[in-house]
Amino acid sequence: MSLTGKDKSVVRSFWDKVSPKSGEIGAEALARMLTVFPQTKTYFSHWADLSPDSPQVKKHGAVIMGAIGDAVGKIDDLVGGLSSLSELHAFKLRVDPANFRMLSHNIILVLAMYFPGDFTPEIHVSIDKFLQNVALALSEKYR
Ligand code: HNI
Repeated sequence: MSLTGKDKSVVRSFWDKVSPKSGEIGAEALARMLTVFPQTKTYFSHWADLSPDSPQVKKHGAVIMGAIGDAVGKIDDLVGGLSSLSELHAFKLRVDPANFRMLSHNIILVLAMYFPGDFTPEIHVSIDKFLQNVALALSEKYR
């Protein structure tokens, strides 16, 4: 489902609001993914601590959200913009792309928790489409 011009402008302006809290939101989303979908922990088994308070989880959550913020800047060409990240997840990290949905779900949830007043159905649908397109772009190199 491709992003309309309206979706893109909704995502850009919501992200302006979100980005100062991006690190914290990413940490919470990653920690929740690991708790709610424990099968995702297998990819991070080289880390000493996978609890929500783990410094590695917090730090990596911030890295992931930073990459999503970058993707907002590349919203007109997500497949091209995310190709090296797709290659990394496909061939080096070997992350099953089904897991991208698990993370997206938690990101949406945490965005709604942090911005309950702003998270209208209209914003929800555009952010959801954006995250689906990010997941699709990250899955591109698997074929
Ligand atoms: Ni992901 C590393 C971005 C989903 C498992 N991941 C990264 C890095 C970025 C990143 C950026 C750091 C790359 C580097 O070091 O050059 N990951 C993203 C984004 C999404 C995503 C934008 C989805 C929206 N990653 C996932 C999912 C899993 C995942 C769903 C597994 C369930 N990622 C990893 C692992 C690493 C990783 C594992 C390496 C971590 C480490 O430091 O050892």
